[in-house]
Formats: sequence, C-alpha cells, structure tokens
Amino acid sequence: NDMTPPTREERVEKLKGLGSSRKRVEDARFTQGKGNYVDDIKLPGMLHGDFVRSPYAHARVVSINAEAALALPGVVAVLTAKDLEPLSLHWMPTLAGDKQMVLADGKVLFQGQEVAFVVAEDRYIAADAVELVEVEYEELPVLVDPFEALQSDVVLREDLEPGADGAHGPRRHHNHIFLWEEGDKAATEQVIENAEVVVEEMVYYHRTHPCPLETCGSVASMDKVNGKLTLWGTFQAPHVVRTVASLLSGIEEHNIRVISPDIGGGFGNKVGVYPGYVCSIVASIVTGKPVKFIEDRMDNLMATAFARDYWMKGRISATKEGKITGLHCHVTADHGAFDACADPTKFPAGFFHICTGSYDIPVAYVGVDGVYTNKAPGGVAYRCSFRVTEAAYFIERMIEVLAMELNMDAAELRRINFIRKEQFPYTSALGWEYDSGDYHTAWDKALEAVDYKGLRAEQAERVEAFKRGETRKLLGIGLTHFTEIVGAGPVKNCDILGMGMFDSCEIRIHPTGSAVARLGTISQGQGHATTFAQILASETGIPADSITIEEGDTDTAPYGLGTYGSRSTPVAGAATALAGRKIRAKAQMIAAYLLEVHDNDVEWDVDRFVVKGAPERFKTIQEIAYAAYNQAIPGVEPGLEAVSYYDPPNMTYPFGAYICVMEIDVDTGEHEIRQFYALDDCGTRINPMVIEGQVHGGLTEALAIAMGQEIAYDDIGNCKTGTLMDFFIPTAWETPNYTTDFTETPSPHHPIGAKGVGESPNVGGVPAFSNAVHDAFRAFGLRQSHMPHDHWRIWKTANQLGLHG
Ligand code: PCD
Repeated sequence: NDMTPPTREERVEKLKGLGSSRKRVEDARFTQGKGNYVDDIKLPGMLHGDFVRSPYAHARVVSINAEAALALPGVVAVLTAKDLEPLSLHWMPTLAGDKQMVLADGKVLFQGQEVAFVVAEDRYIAADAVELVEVEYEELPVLVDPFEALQSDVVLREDLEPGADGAHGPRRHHNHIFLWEEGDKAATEQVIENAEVVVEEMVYYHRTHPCPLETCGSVASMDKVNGKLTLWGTFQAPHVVRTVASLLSGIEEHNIRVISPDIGGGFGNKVGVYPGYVCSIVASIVTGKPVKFIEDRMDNLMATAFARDYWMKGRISATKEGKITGLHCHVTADHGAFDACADPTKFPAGFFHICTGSYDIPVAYVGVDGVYTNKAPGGVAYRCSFRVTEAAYFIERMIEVLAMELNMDAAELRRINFIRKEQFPYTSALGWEYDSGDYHTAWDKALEAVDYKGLRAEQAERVEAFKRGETRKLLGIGLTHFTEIVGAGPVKNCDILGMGMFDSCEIRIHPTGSAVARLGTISQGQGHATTFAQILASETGIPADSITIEEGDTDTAPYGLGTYGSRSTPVAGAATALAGRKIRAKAQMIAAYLLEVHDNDVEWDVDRFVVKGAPERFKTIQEIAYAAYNQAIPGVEPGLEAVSYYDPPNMTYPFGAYICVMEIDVDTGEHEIRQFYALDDCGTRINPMVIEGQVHGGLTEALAIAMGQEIAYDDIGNCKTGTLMDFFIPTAWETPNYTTDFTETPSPHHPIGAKGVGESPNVGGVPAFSNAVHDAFRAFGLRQSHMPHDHWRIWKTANQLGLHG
C-alpha cells in the first residue's frame, strides 16, 4: 500500500473546524443570485396585499370608503379594523407588553400607520387600489417632542385607561409609559454632590432605522382542507412567531408551520411582528388563497421598527486625578405611538444599564422614562444587544467630556479607570456580572498600533497651523473602548412574551458519516451554515464540508428564540458544541465495543477514538457511525443523534478598542477618515474571516449612523427621511478602509469559550466616529454636539465655535 496515512495536522486541517477561515458555503448561491427570499415564493393562485397608510401623524379616522377600490377589476378585498375586530385581531400585543393597532381603530397615531389592507390579484393592482380607498381624517394636535409630550394635555393613547399602570408599573402622565430604575440613586447622588470634579451633559442618540437590503414581508397560506397554516416570512425568530400566531389565532401550534427562508439582512428590523404579517394571515383565511405582503422601501423606513431615540442626561464624578467615583443617568426614551420595543420582558430599556461600560465605577444609577409620541413604534436593537449601543455611546461621550474637564488625555483617563484583568468575574454597580476581559492589554495594543503619541503630536501641530491660518483642516482622534453584553438568556432573567431565552441544536449523523444539524436560530447573512458546521467538526471529527446546517423551518428545527442580540454563538453555539459532545459520548461506547476494550480505555483524537497506549488501534467517527446503524451493539440503541437545549448561565461580554482618525474640513463640514483601527475580543474565534466580515459590516453601519443616517420628523410629524434619497446608506465611496485586529479572552462559562461579535462593531463604532468629530474640535472647546455628524451639522458646529472667522 503506497498510501501514507494523513498526519495529525492534516486530519485537523481537513475538518475545517474552530479557528479555520473556511469560505462561506452560503456564498455559492448568494453570489449567483440563487438565494431564496420571501419574495421569491410564488404559489398557485397567490394574492397580493398592500396598505393604505395614514398621511397624518395624529388624526381621527372619520370614515373609510372602499367602494371605488373594490370596483377595480382584480381587487379581491379591502380589510379594515372593523373586519378584524370580530376575530380580535384589530389590535395585537407588542413585545414590550403594550398593544398596537393592526389597522387604524378610530384614529391614527403616526404618519405611515396602516389604515386598510387591500388584497388583489397582483401587486400593481393592489397599489392602484390603495389610491382609490377614500379615507376621511380629522387632524389632531401632533406631539413629536418627548419632553413636550410629558407636559401636554393632548392624549395620544385614548385606549389606555388614564391613571392605570402600564406593563412596567405606574404611569405618571397620560403620555408616559414607564419609569424604570436600576442602581443606588441616593448613594450616587451623594457621591456626585461631594465629588471633586463633576461634569453634566445631555447626550442624544438620534432616531434611526435598520435598513436591510430586503424589506419585511410574508406569505401566508391557509390550507382549509387539512387545517394547516404555512407562513413564510422575514422572521429573525420563527419559533416565537409560530407561538404568537397560535395564541392570537387559536390555531393549534402543530397546525402552524413558520418558515424563514433566506433573509436579506435583519439588523433587528425583523424581530418584531408587524401588521402586514397579521393581515396576510387573515386575508389568506378569509379568501382561502395564499396572500403575499412585501413592503416597499418607504413602508419599511416609515412604519417598521425604528432604533434609538434616547435623550441621555448624564452626570459623572471623579477625583482630581481622574479616578471615576460615580455615574448618574436619566434617559427620556421616545417610543413613538406604541411601546413595541424588542427587549426581554423584565428590561424595558433593554441592557442599557451596561452603561458603566469598561470602567470600574463604584456607584451608579440609571432611570429611564418611556414616552409616547406621534412617531412610528419600534425601539429595536439595530445591531446591538437591546440598547447596548446607546449605553456605549453615552459612557464613551461622558468619558471624553470628563477628560476635557480634567484637562487630561482621554486614553489615559480610560486606562486608569478600566476594570482590571484580575477583577473578573466583575460585578458592576448596576448589577451585571462581566464574565472575562483584559482591557489594558487590548488598549495598549491598539494605541501602539496607531502610534497614538505620534498622532497626538501631529494633532497639536495641526491646531497651531490652523491658528496661523496655514490649514483649514482639523484632525480628530476618536477613541472608544466598549464592552458588549450578548447571549440572552439566562432563562431565569430573560424571556420574550414569557418564552425563556434558551436555544437549541439537534444533530443527526448518517450511516456513512456525514450529518445534518438543525438549530433554533436563523441566519440573515451571518454565515451560520458555515460556522456552526465548524463547531461540530471540531467536536465530532466530521469535516465541516460533510455537515449540512439547517435553520428557520419550525416543522423541522428544534425550538429556539432566534437570531438577534448576537445570541446565536453564545447560546445556540453552546448548544451545538454540547450536542456534538453527546454524539461523542455515544461514539465512545460504540468505539470501545468495536475495539473490544473498556469505554475508559479509548481516548478521543481529532476524528477518532484510539486505544490508550496503542495508537494503531482506532475507529474513526465514520466507522463508528456506520456501526451505529448496521451493527447490533449490546446495551446501545441504534442510530447516532443528539439534541441539546442550552440555557446559558450568564451572558458573554465581548469588548474592543477602536480608534478612528478623521480629517475635518472646517469650511465645508466634510470629513475624511484617514484610518480606522478595530481590535475585537470575542473570546474563542470560530471563523476569523467571518469575524472580519462582521466587523467590516458593523463598522459601515456605525459610520452610517454616526455620520448621516437618521429618521427625522418635522413639527407636524411628517417623516422627512422615508426614502433612500434622504436616508443615508454608505456606498463604497463613503466607506473607509478598516484595519482589524484581535485579542482572545475566552468566556469561562461557554463550552468553547466563544462570545458574540456581530454587533460589537456597531456598538464600538458609533462612539469612535462621533468622538473623532468631537475630538477635532476639542482644542476649540466643543463639549457635545448631536449626531448624525453630516456635513451641514459639522459646518454649523464650526460656525458656532467661531471658526469661520
Ligand atoms: N462568530 C465567530 N466566532 C465568534 C463569534 C461569532 O466566528 N467568536 C461568527 C458566528 O458564527 C456568526 C457570526 O460570527 O456566523 C455572528 O455571530 P454572533 O455575534 O453570535 O451573532 P448572531 O447571533 O449570529 O447574529 C446576530 C447579529 C446581529 S444581532 C445583527 S443586528 C447583525 C449581525 O448579526 N445582523 C446581520 N451581523 C449580520 N450580518 C449580516 N450579514 N446580516 C445581518 O442581518 Mo440584531 O439584535 O438583530 O439588531
């Protein structure tokens, strides 16, 4: 035999397991236009739905006349709240314990609100018929400012009993939703009152919107013969959608099949349940035909879940030497017309109380007031774990402002306040237990990589040159050290609509040694089919190329809470590793039997069990799988499958050090990003190439948000940014080059030590870009200006600082 057996290294290589930059298996279909998205689903006799939407931000609906629309050939039905009412579907529960109109019931509360659902034989007829529905409105006073809303006599939510408690406790005004508090208020106030140095600042994180390439949509098909409802849709949490659909409709859960096919980006936009989904289901039940609903871009930007809109008033105290002693934060949170925030039930402001960031702050307090206004509902985690981005932006701005007040270098101020390596696991003043971290190492590596000292010297020279009139460009160095918190559960703290936030993996090894694994999560572009196979390859010894990963079909996949909040790796990834270990435990018994030794006399080696001390005697995982199906093994059932449901003991806390170097033209307000350095620590890295792609994508979204993207309203509630002409999406032209780097501090409680990474670049990126803008003007006294830092706002800042001469 001339075949030399592969070396151990070659066998490891062949697996393409943990740590391998395996190419994404999904890309074969995505790069050839062969993905299968909701709008690709075409069923015989399928009808199409479109919405009549409110042009007003606040108005009474006096009458709806659908006669002309119904007379248009091809129009099948026009649904209004009156049609949904007998089914109790004219309102629906939100993820935040509030309720939301599915179709306007008596009045409308934001521009673009769904008023009637037109169903027609094709999409164009539906759109034409929408124009023919006559709605008479009576305008009401509009509230777009949350501070004003809390003072106003205008009652937005007439459906709520005045004075009655909301889902999160007492409401002190008819437009107030909740006050949520965490930390020790009295102690914090006392520390701040007696502190040597205190700074106070209002930090606004503007309203924006996730903007996936594919908008939201669904296809509902009610098969009246066998009583089964199939629902395809852009769902980041398909199992939760099934449960909610069952509870709302009364259709038993086994009779509902929810399928998330390929999803063209989620970014939190596809976590919630929207009126379009409900209307497509009702229309399918009413007409007996499949009904498709696909948003256009304006529908998406104006009516589906917004993000942020937090007014964060902070006070931070320190000693003269810069040791932080306390942090106080009050947030006025604009939730729009309905509280439809996507947060775990117990946390109406999500994980905002991670706002002590990477710093060892002895005492802190956070209070968040939720407020109704005449804006679209939502409040989703746009590439962030439930309000972590707001928290990171807040603390990273407060640190910069404090550094100014102390007349200190902001990198040094961070360094002296970081939680030290030996303090982990570290319990923060606001109650989180950070699992692991090594901030100083990451920080030093980052500062050295960009030659921080050199940059500061260059910046100082630039300021002098500017003052001498030799240049009109300033240099900003945007620093950020962020700490993320991802991987919800644990089930004991985290649930959504009562469903505990665990996740799952089920794996089946076929007789010839290849496998299929199914998970409760759902990829929207992250590359799960690539990376979860890598986890299993390292655990089971089956090459990743021989493992199919499936997600998103509730008839086949085990129950799970879905993909958002960077929870797939921390939760489903852990379930996957543990399912792989269950396979290995059974494989060990089979191998021992085949090798005629005791179970304890074999040991695992990459892709096989080997007899201890006799390396030539082994059984590969493929031989073991074959035997599992084809050989009677006493005391062992046939087959090789495993299921694991995983309830994480804690979240994971990825972190990173980002530095943005930006040139700013004082006269035009234009900026140029000269360098962006991003160091991420997400614990054990599964696929470095996928991680790099995630960081590039997240940074580009951060760039968009910090430098231009916003959902803006005028005084009467007109959405001014409902198209991509006005809503900024960076192209290759605006996007800078990024340098990525890493340190690797494993999570101590995750089976393979991995933390999430998908959101980190957005959480750390936004403050890095914004701090760069502020830092450019630091020498001229700028403390705080509001994002997005578009050219106009930067010009205005320069103007206000008197830099235009
Ligand atoms: N990884 C690795 N390693 C580690 C980690 C991680 O490798 N250590 C990888 C994994 O496997 C995947 C990724 O990476 O694949 C990611 O992951 P994560 O972090 O875990 O996450 P997930 O869960 O999976 O996902 C989620 C995220 C989010 S959240 C978001 S927004 C975004 C991100 O993801 N989205 C998206 N990214 C992305 N990408 C894409 N492409 N698309 C999309 O859509 Mo939210 O909450 O929803 O807002």
